[in-house]
Amino acid sequence: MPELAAVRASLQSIDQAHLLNFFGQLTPAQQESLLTQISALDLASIPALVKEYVLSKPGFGAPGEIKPPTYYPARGDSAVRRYDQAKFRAIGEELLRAGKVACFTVAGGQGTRLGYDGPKGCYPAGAVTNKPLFQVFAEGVLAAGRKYGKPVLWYIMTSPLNHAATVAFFESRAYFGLAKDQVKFFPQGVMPSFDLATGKVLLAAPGEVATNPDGHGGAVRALKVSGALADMKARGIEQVSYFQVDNPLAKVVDPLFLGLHAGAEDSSGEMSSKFVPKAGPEEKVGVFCSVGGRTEVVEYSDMPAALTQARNADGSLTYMAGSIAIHIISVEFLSRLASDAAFSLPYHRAEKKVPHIDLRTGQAVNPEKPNGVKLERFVFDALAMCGRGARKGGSILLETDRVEEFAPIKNATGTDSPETCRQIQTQRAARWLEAAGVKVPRRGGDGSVDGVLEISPLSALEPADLAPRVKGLELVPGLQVVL
Ligand code: UD2
Repeated sequence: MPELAAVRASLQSIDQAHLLNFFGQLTPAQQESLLTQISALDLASIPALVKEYVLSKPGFGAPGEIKPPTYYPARGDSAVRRYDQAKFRAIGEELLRAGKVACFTVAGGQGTRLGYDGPKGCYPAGAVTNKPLFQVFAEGVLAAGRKYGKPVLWYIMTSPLNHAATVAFFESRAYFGLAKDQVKFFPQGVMPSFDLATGKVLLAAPGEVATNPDGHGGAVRALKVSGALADMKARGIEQVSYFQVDNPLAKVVDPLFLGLHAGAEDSSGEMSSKFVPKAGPEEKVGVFCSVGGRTEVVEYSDMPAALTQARNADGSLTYMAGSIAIHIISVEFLSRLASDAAFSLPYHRAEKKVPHIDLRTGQAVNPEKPNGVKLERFVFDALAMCGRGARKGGSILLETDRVEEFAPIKNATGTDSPETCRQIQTQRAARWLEAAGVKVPRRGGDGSVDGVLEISPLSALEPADLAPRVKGLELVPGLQVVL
């Protein structure tokens, strides 16, 4: 057990001694727990964080000229840029056949906007089946292993708040048919939550420090300290296919994207990204920009309004490349990010309502307006570090189609909700079926699909997989169809 006197002295030296205000009233077990929680924090870093991010607001300071980035268009024969998709696809397929690619899902978020208590990956997502998000991805991982002849490993980052529940969920569903040693879970770290006005670390209870998950950028450190990075190296993984738990349309692996990342001349092979053209200026996604010659994401909340609204002569958005948080990241690059302080990711500040206890009375406080600051790291800040290694080139961007790859579930209703996700899944399935020669019933007028359609990744990872399975299929209007 950490020594009370030593902990108290450390806290006093950083002006956070109030964390022990209720120590005398705690049971011995609670006392031990509190001292352990405090010792787990990086206390030495707190004063600088409070000064830089809590008591002041870092402004948007892009180091260098901002321009729209160059990118690989969704089609290889686009006038924007021509490239040989078959060649790069073959490079990606080779990596998959060699078993050098693992999947990586960030699933540590709190899902507060959705108003769902459990791990978000347990949330129902299948348009017809309501199968949970984790199952959709598990089926993709299983199917990719079958298709390329090597089981695909799947790393899942949880948070201390949902780790046990996530593992229990997989156990209860027999890992959705995956081998147990194919899936590795590890929790991300936490940051203390701060009082907005004073910079004091908040207490969630007399014996509990208020903390929040440290952002998906916390993945870098968590991969290292959990041993997941070492595990990847030991198992011959070279590239990681990264996606968020909230988007059931994410392709768990994409040979074209992998091949471009690993083989394109202008790619450093460190970290590449996919984007969709933004639905409109206000869409809440980070935007890819070229900043001082490097491709980076500027988060929507940091983007100056003049840039968000800027339009080209033809009326299209100048900064249109919306991040869908899908990346390929090399294991080598992750190792460098995790071990070299010069590559450490910055923090971002968010003002939030943080329930806590009053430091004098110990009474619970449920604030009605933001009272706290949460600090998080964002994984896409690593893009700015690309191109400093041995290989020429930098971070590259691949355009993709929203209906093919982006239908996140973030809100209970409205945009990015279960309902919009169901609609987009149906639209995608209809496209794939039509490409395979099946007639899909559509309504007169808006031409929308008359019915609800869901295709399991086990039936098709991409349109071409579907044709042999749906010969002679006839769809009746108004039905719910699962393939
Ligand atoms: C994220 C991106 C946004 C856009 C959008 C696409 C950020 C800051 N913004 O917006 O630019 O690409 O996604 O859907 O990423 N997560 C963790 N640990 C954490 C926090 C989040 O694992 O501490 C995971 C979370 O489980 C989810 C993902 O990261 O899978 C995104 O988190 P979010 O919902 O907070 O991000 P959002 O929707 O604001």
